[in-house]
Formats: sequence, structure tokens, C-alpha cells
Amino acid sequence: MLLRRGPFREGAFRSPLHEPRTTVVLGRWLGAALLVCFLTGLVSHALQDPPGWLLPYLQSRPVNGYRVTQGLHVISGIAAIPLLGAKLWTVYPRLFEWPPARSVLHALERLGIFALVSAMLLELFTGLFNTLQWYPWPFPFRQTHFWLGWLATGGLLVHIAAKGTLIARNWHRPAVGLPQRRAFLTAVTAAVGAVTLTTAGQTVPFLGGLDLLAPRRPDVGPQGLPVNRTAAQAGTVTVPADWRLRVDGPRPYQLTLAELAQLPQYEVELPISCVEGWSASARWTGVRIADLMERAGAPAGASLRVTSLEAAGPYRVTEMPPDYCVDPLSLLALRVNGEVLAADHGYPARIIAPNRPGVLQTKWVERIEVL
Ligand SMILES: Nc1nc2c(c(=O)[nH]1)N[C@H]1C(S)=C(S)[C@@H](COP(=O)(O)O)O[C@H]1N2
Ligand SMILES: [Mo]
Repeated sequence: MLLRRGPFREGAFRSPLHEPRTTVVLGRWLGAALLVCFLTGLVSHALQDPPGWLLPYLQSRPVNGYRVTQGLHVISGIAAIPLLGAKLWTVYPRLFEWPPARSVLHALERLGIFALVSAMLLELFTGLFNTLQWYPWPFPFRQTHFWLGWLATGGLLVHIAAKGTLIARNWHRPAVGLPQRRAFLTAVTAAVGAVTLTTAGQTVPFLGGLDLLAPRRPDVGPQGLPVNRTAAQAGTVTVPADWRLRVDGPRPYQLTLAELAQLPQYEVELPISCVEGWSASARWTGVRIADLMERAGAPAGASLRVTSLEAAGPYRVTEMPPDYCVDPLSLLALRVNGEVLAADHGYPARIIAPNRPGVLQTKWVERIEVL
């Protein structure tokens, strides 16, 4: 057989670990990580880009809800990478199966696995690159990541169903163990532990000291808080001298910064929870959104549109659903950690509200409209 060379040779792969029990043990952990990742991803998508019908149902509590779900999303996604690598390693000799297809059904099954593996790898790596704010591709990240998530999850369910018997047969520990399997699984556990412990510190406070591989440290930045988009990047370093907050609604009005500072001020402890996986808590001081809306004659159940001074950018305009608008913790903040907002944190005024993705905590606010 001329074609049966290299990896296609009979017995080309000699490790005893290319066997289903090892694959099933890894598959269980990988499945658990992907389930957490998928569900928390849906939460993130719903909060960041809610369809209109969902708006009235979105809740501003628990205060740290988004911090926890998005932290879990990024942690489980990162843990899934070494798990997927190890699991693929256990089965990759199948890639060189001979003959390549035994029947039409077998060929289709192999095509399906190819699609599943591709979708899964793309999904995990676009997510990882997003935590690094690196977008080396021409397609929009968020929509691609969302739809690939559905594709990968659907493909995974079909895969589990197709392999059901094999999985069931290898689910329980066999009577005779395999020493190499133990060592291999210990090594994979160590790898997962290492990537998790050195990145989770970007959102889990007590792991902060181990935060070696994470792209951010939650306490590094002006006023003790990281910055995603700086004032220089947004072109808002110099705020017009005649800056006024414009409030539109049934009774529109405008306020200078001095007038805003004269209104009742409240202090709240709330996190910035970035979709990229870092989060950091801070003490914010400012005016309640509910007070500003009431003064504009907002009817009950109104929501808010917020516009930034920033000339362009995907987060220039954001909306705040009704439940967030009446939450006493939702502020138009003028100060952070006891100081006037730094330009990078949104001077002269920014939005801060509980259970809200960081991308919607609009900086350099210029206008709010009651909807
Ligand atoms: N106008 C405007 N507001 C913005 C952004 C932006 O690009 N433009 N970035 C958002 C993102 S992605 C995050 S995580 C938070 C970060 O706030 P910080 O820089 O004060 O920590 O600001 C949000 N507010
Ligand atoms: Mo963010």
C-alpha cells in the first residue's frame, strides 16, 4: 500500500492513552467547562445586547451578578483550552484512520467531527484573543463568537448522542487501572490549574497575587482601576469649557458640572466588570439616575439612552433598561475612590450601575434621554 506511510502506517501510534476511557474522563471535564461557558455567555449576550422584548425583564440585581457570570465565562473558557487540547490528543490518531471512509455514513460522521472541532477551536481562541483585546480577523468579534457558540454547542450535543454507547461503556472506572492514564490526567489537571490560577486573579480578588498570565491586573491604572479605552483613544482628553449635561424628556433641562455637584450626592461601591474578564470594585460618588430622570418628568417604567462626548466608537451610545433606571445604586458618577474622575475614567461624568457589563458603563457622558 503506497499511501500507508508515516502516520497512516498500521500501529503508528503507540501510546496506550489513545483509548476511550481517557477520552471520556477528559470529555466529562471539558463538557462541564463548556456548559458553564455557554450558559454564562448567553447571560452576557442578553445583558450586553438585549433584544427589545427582553428589556423590561432585565434586573439590576444581584449587584455583582455580571461580575460573577462573566468571570466564570472567561475562567471556564480558558480552562477548556488545555482540556480540549488533551482530549483531541487522545483521539487524534483517528485522523489517520485507514481507509479514510468506510461508508457514506462514516464519511459524514468524520465531516461532522471536523466541523465540530473547527467551531470549538475558533470559539475558544476568538474568546481568548478577545481577553487580550487582539482582533486578528476581519469579522466582528461579538456576533461571530455568539453564533459560533451555538454552532459548537449544537455540534457537541449531536456528538455526545452519536457517541452515547461508547461514552456509557467507559463512564465508570475500569477494574484494572492504567498507570500512564493516571499520570497523564494528573498532568492535565496541573495544566488546567496553572492557567486558571494565573488568570482568575483578574476578577477573583484573593487570587490577585497569582495574576501572572492575565492581560490585566484589577488594581493597575489611574485611580486604582484599569482602563480599556483611554480618553486619548476616544478623543475626549479636552472636554469643552461649556460642557453641560443635556437631559431630554418631557421636561428637558441642562446642568453645568457645578450644578450637578450641587445636587444630592450618593456614594456606592460597585464593580466595573469588563466583558473581557477583568473586574474591579471602586467607590463612586455622584447623582442618582432616578433623580435626574424624575426631574425631567420621566414616566414610570421609562428607560434611558446615554450618549458620550466621544465622536465615534461602538460604546458611544448605550441604553439603560427600566429596572436599572430606578435602582438607587445607578449613578451618573462625578468621582471615583474619593477623587474627581480622571479623564480615562470618564471625566466629567460617567454611568455606573449594578449588574451591568463594563461596556455599558458609559464614560464622558454628554446627554441622557428619557425613552
Ligand atoms: N464612551 C465610552 N464609554 C466606555 C467605553 C468606551 O469605549 N467609550 N468602554 C467601556 C468599557 S469596555 C469598559 S470595561 C469600561 C471601563 O471603565 P474604566 O476605563 O473607567 O475602568 O468603560 C466603558 N465605557
Ligand atoms: Mo469592557
